[in-house]
Amino acid sequence: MTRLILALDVAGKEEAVRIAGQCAPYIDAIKIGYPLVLSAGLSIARDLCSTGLPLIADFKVADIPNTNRLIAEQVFSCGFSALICHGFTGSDSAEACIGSAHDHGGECYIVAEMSHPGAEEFFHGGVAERIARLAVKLGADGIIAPATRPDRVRLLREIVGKKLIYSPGVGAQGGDAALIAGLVDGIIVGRQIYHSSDPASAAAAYARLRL
Ligand code: OMP
Repeated sequence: MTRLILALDVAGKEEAVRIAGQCAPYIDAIKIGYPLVLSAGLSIARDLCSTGLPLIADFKVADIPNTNRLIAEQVFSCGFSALICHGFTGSDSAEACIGSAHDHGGECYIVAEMSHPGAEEFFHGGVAERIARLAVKLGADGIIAPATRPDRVRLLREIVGKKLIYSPGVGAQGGDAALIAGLVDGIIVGRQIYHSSDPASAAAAYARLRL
């Protein structure tokens, strides 16, 4: 089943808790990144634990191994179950995140290729493929690949095999949710849900793609 992951990029605890509560019956996980953590603090993870849903920390961690490990420790001690990190920093840095995630019984996803137009400037030309191979070699739980480029997702799928692919970029960024849901293990949706006047109904509509 393709999972539905809510990218909760709102600013402020109250709004985040309200939208998460409304959408909880229709989603499989909540992804939290800088916009929410910088406005509400890392403790927002504890506030959202009441939804009972897995929480994914999207900090796209991209530092030296020691700093990556320190960041990962904070993330997993706060109740997150997964971390997203970059792979272009190299094996040692990515390994620090993957190792820390697994030490805590959590998961780590490596960004293979980003979804926005500018991503083509650096992720194309073989880089995304190399990062995907690295993710497999290091035992990452999966990769992040762009819903905006289904052909690239198909190609990256050939590299990662059964490893999970989570895919952002549907809706607001132009990706076709139904098409991409057939190719990946999870679609990541933000604005189309949290900017909706009725987030629960918007989430329910995407949830139908999980079948
Ligand atoms: P919407 O465009 O509002 O649906 O949000 C997409 C979410 O996925 C945001 O939280 C982005 O930061 C995130 N994202 C991308 O959009 N593109 C990527 O290449 C990678 C991510 C991510 O790692 O989640």
